[in-house]
Amino acid sequence: MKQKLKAYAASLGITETGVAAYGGSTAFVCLFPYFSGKEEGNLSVYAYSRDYHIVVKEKLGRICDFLISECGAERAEAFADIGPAVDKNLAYHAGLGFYGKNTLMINPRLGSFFFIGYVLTDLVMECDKPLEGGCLSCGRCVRACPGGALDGGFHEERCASALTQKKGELTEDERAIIRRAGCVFGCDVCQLVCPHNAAPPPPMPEFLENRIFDLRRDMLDGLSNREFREKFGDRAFAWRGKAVLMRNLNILKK
Ligand code: B12
Ligand code: SF4
Ligand code: SF4
Repeated sequence: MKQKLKAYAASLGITETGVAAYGGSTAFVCLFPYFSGKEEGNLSVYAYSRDYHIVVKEKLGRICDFLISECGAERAEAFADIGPAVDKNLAYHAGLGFYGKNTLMINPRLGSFFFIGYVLTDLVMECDKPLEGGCLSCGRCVRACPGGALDGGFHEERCASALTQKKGELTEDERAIIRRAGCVFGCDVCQLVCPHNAAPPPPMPEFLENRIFDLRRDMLDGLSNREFREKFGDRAFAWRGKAVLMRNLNILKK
């Protein structure tokens, strides 16, 4: 049954899949590569295309249907980012990668530019085993991080990705970290420098569609919150709202 499910996922373009146990259920874990090239602009690569939560959920929805109609499962529920499990931990246990010093999950074939999604089901399948080994430990991510966030563990309060999503006033130190990272939403630095990402595979085709690389003030100016939601509601960068993006644009301008 596991091979049948993996073959179906592969037919949807999802080649990296694995199985782990999760809280009395079986987790079918899938990786979704998204690297479509680093372009000029102030958005990080994971925010270029339509919100990955939507794309991943659509694909996993088809796996849920297949589990129920073709595999005899009674229950199948899809999760992308927002779910009961710690995604990286689940992917690790499903044999899909190892932890990098940049804290991200690295897959031997995909590198780290992928999203993790999973389906929880009652269908019992043999679990995969965690991969042996780890990242190359070259330390490039630690040295390149614009906030020093990877020095001796992970310090979220110094991570530009976290700061671009933090609401309210930021300190001058926090603003300087965002300026060094150069993005109004997210940060790519610790992945771009990583040798495991030297030759990322093509992304899922959905991540090549309708991309925005650069968010400009004139794209947001004058929009009510409702208009902002209508225009950008299907974008990952929109989830913290317009005010946070405007603040970040101001920070990068200085
Ligand atoms: C909160 C969060 C953030 C926060 C904090 C990130 C962090 N490093 O802790 C912020 C906003 C900073 C962030 C940023 C980013 N994020 Co984020 N984030 C999450 C989220 C929603 C929860 C993670 C979390 O805090 N879990 C709770 C803690 C306790 O778990 P944890 O950090 O994974 O550690 C646990 C285990 O993994 C395990 N563990 C940790 N290390 C090791 C090592 C070994 C050897 C072992 C055995 C176990 C182990 O033990 C820990 C305790 O249980 C997940 C999605 C999810 N629901 O899981 C995405 C997620 C981790 N993010 C993701 C992405 C893409 C990013 C960004 C790249 C986006 C961007 N371009 O800006 C950056 C990368 C920053 C970075 N260097 O980590 C992806 C990562 C994909 C991947 N390849 O790993 C995820 C999985 C979302 C998804 N579903 O695809 N993120
Ligand atoms: S996402 Fe950017 S700021 Fe955060 S740890 Fe990686 S390099 Fe550092
Ligand atoms: S840059 Fe080097 S140390 Fe950092 S995650 Fe990649 S291989 Fe590991």
